Amino acid sequence: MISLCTRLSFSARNRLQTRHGVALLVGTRKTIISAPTAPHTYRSLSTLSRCAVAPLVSSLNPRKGATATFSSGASAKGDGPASTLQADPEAPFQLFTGRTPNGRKVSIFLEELRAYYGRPDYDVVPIDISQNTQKEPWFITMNPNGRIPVLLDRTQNNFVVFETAAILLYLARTCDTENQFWFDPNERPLDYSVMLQWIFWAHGGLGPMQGQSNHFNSFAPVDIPYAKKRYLDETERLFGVLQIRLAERDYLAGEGQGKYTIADMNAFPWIAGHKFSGVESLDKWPALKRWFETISERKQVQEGLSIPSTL
Ligand SMILES: N[C@@H](CCC(=O)N[C@@H](CS)C(=O)NCC(=O)O)C(=O)O
Repeated sequence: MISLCTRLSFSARNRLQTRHGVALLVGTRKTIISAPTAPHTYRSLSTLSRCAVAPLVSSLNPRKGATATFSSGASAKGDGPASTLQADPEAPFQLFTGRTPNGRKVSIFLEELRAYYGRPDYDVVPIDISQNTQKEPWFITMNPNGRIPVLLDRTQNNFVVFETAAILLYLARTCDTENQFWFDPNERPLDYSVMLQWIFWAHGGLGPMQGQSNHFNSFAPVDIPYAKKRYLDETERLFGVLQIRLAERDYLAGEGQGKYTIADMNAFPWIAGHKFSGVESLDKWPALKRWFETISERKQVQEGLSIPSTL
């Protein structure tokens, strides 16, 4: 795998300007690609995902204050220069995400993996869900559910993974080869089961309920006090479940005090958004608060929370 510096110079060498080009911001370790804006782009991306070619980008080092451009490149028939225009065809993953709890689960795990293993490299394509970009045809081609995040694995012929729990498990199996952040089902089947139980619990309960609380308290076009109270109460009840689990241990899964795993990363971004959901403080749940503060201090978590930086 090539280093970041190599990646940036590779990108710069392949800089392109087309009539569909738009400004691009580039992170210091990851290439940030502007979301597609033109119908031409959507068609092309849709074609690209079928043809196992990723969106196209070129970049310059932002520390030099430069901006760069990207192009949809290929034609709708897929006969364009797509495969030659990718900024970083060697980055194994491409993450389509926004700054939301579900998106952040994946960027946190990717940052944890990078900090421990020095890999994987990945590109970020910011998706502005307020503009319904995730409902555009090119996105639906990847994820019929029209929601972020989506992970593209270039090493597997652009294999698409959607649903955060599935993405975390996919990354664990493919990248966490020393089992630092998960339990291997063959080696530790019971720990693996406990880890899955907490992932499924958050995936089916915490996320959806807190998401509804967010909706009715911040976004609903009409004020529905019953719905606001119902989902806020349920969010607080679920915080209470975490309090029970964490009262005698540090992390959700694993023997003894537990081990920091993708079960924690899966729940953490929701807890990080507690104020937005109408929960003013975590004081009522001291063990949950301790867990939250411990994980918040991790540099990789802070990095993951700030991705994508351009929305
Ligand atoms: N169950 C899905 C939920 C994904 C989800 O709801 N994503 C939100 C952002 S946190 C989204 O894309 N919202 C935009 C929409 O609903 O159109 C997962 O875990 O990936």
